[in-house]
Amino acid sequence: MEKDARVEEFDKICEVTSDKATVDVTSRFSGVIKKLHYQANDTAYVGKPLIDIDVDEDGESEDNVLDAPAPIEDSETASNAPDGFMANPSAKDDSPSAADEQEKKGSHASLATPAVRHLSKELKIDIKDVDGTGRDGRVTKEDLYKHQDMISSNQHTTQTSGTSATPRQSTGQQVEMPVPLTQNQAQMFKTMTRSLQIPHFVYSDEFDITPLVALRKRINNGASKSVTSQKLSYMPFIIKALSLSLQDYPLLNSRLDTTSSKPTIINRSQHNIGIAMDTPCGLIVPVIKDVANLSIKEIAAELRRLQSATSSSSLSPSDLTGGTITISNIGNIGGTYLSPVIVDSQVAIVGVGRIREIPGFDEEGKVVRRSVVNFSWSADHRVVDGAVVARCSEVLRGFLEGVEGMVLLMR
Ligand code: CAO
Repeated sequence: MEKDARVEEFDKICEVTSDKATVDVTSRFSGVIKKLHYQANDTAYVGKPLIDIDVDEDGESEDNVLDAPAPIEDSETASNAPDGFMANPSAKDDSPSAADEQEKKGSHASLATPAVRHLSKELKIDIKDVDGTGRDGRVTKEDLYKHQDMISSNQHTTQTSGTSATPRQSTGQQVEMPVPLTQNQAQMFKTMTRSLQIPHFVYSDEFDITPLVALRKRINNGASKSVTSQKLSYMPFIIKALSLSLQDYPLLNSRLDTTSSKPTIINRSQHNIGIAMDTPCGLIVPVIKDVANLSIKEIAAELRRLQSATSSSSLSPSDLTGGTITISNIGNIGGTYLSPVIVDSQVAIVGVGRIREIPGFDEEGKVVRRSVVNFSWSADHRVVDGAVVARCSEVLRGFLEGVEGMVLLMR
């Protein structure tokens, strides 16, 4: 190193040789060397200046002095090796030094090792702002990381609490208004409260109804106009398919009589399928009676009648009673999965989610458009095994994924 040479932080300044080892001394400042206190091979004295550096930091010029390190042979006992020097770690001395004592009076910045100072620059932290927890209050890397965490959490708090330091003032008092239940809600309250007694087994599966979507499209485009001129929704197919599935699983069409001390399952001959309807008055569940003896066209006509009677409030008591199982199709509104609630005169309910278009594979492995829909079952687990639900759901899948199977079973 020569006078007026530029030196950067961490640059090697000189080598210090002792009987035991040789260590590199690096600069802890960037700047211009103003004075060399020793020439090569001179003996340097511990705690005495090595060089003066004119530090050009933040536009301000300031002289800094690098002191000589403690002699390496004395490293175990040396009391005056300043930490401002980078030395061979194996020979570095951590014990307090005279220079330390002197620097203790200064800022934490001057107490930090070059590595810590370097890190503080990387983290853009002014080391003078950091409380040092190291020896003699010196700032350690951990102190920097903690300080950084503190800054981030303060920023987060400021962001989440908004720009205003004062809490948002309430504009007035909370006002609670009692509103009596509508007739419909009062009925729902009673029915659903009774439903709480029923342990629900919930089961859901996805069906690929691409062929049914295509069939319905053909029918609605006039392919069967000699049979029907009415537009069909998916519901008549779903209602019929459920009825066909119940023929194999009559338990799901039964009810559980708990009025006597011995609970009894009551099997029922007719499939009276309740259809959950969303109406301006709320949920109403009219019933399509004896579905097993109705064609899809007849089911569609009955569904239309019930929908129209619901709109004109002309449903008869008989339209609203006698259901043996319920379908709740929420898909015309949205949703994929349901967890439908059983009423106490039934042991099962089927929920239908929204039909979705997804990519699938054909038999040759090519990507094709598929229409899928989720069916979600709830069954009374006191009397219905999950396996029964799963098997019945598989039969239902067969009818809806291969609609021709339904045709074969039509009477
Ligand atoms: N996925 C995608 N589209 C569906 C669908 C589904 N699962 N179900 C019906 N749709 C479509 C119909 O195909 C029809 O579209 P197009 O005119 O293009 O054919 C449109 O939605 C409207 O159908 P719709 O409601 O007139 O007739 P629907 O026979 O399909 O459904 C009913 C009848 C009563 C089930 C339905 O109107 C309804 O009220 N659903 C809500 C039920 C409900 O609230 N369940 C929750 C009960 S628990 O609180």
